[in-house]
Amino acid sequence: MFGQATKYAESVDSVMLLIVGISVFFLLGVTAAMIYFVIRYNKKRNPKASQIEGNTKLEIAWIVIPTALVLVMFYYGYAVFHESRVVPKGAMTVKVIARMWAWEFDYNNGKKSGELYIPVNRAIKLELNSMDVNHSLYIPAFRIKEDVIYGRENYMVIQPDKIGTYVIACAEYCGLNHSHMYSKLHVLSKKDFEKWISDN
Ligand SMILES: [Cu+2]
Repeated sequence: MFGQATKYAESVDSVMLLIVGISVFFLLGVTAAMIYFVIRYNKKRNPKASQIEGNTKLEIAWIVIPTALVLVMFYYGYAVFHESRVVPKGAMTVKVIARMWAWEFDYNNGKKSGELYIPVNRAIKLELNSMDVNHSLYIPAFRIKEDVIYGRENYMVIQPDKIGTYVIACAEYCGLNHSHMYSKLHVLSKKDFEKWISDN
């Protein structure tokens, strides 16, 4: 239920892997260098410390390499984030109403539902509204989460490319029954969705 359900989820996981990969590489490198220095330059092996002068090449390297790595991580992170903030033309709009402690989905045709039904392969814009406190709409399998703020309309774009049922959770502590504030996302075929939406 939390597997990668969309191409977007795959991109998010790739960015995560890239950042974790770079971090692990440096964690291991720094730890190994530290252990080596502790052994190689302990008092027994190196009784008299010597003065080390500056090394311009080394200093340039430890400024340029980390800066480049941080920029690479920022670039991929931002590129994927940006994708989730652009509403594609022809996106279907569903109004989301959050309240303590349930979700409601309003389809602009009089139809309302406690669970979210959407057609596959179509961009969906979710307009996020809160009736009371701050909530957060979280769809783990889509790797997407957005705050639902009282008094302000926020939005979220989802692009389902696999039929299935996924978990929706509230990811912002919103009171006593916050931990029960779950719902479901049903991604249906175009035909099944049309049947569902016209069925009142
Ligand atoms: Cu909530």
